[in-house]
Amino acid sequence: MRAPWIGLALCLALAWACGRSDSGCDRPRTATPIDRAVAGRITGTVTLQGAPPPMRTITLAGDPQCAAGHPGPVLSGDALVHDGRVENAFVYVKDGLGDRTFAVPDTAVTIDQAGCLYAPHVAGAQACQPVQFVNSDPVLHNVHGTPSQSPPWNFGMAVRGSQRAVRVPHPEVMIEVRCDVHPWMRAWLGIVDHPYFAVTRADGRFTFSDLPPGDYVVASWHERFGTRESRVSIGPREVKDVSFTYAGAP
Ligand SMILES: [Cu+2]
Repeated sequence: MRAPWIGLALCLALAWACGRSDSGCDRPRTATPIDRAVAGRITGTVTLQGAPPPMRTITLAGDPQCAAGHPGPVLSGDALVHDGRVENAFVYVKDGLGDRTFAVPDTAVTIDQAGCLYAPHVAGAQACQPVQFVNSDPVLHNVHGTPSQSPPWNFGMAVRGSQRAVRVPHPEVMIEVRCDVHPWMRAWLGIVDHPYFAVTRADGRFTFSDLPPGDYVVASWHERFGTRESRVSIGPREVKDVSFTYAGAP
């Protein structure tokens, strides 16, 4: 028996207690007004120079119900690059917003468990925004998030169609989420305390709109390619391109 099973068993018995991660999300926040008449925008692309590294093939043979959802080989999905454009980079404003505060969206960010994989593999949310985990599989998963700045969570989801939300109170880039039943299942969750973040899709593009004029540090995180930062100054109504280029993939 691996050690995670012990934690899983405990959490199935004490599911509610283990799932509590939202302390710190009940205090009222007053959002700082943004003057949209002078706000600017940052756009950009995340690219990789050279050939993308190979991705690991996941062996699902040990769990027929997981394998049934996949007619072909399943890749780890941790180095998705399309004509040089990087998918699943988490791009965000790392510094420059000062002491502004922002409204927390009520709309949940959804992470599905489908075919014994997380979808999406990388997600972002604001601190205290609901992150809704869904189980679309007819098998037991547990959702084990291990932040270092916020309380961890660990709960089982045994029923197909079940949903459960967590709220992460403190910013952290990135938080690893795993399933202890299926060791290949891994998702990454980026938490920031403002709305200027994005996860790149197949075109590698991102846009931050309604950004107050100012001096910013914009950062990109990718689980295989690492982190990059770029400084940019935004004047009133200015639109600037900030692009990130990875090279020498491991
Ligand atoms: Cu699982």
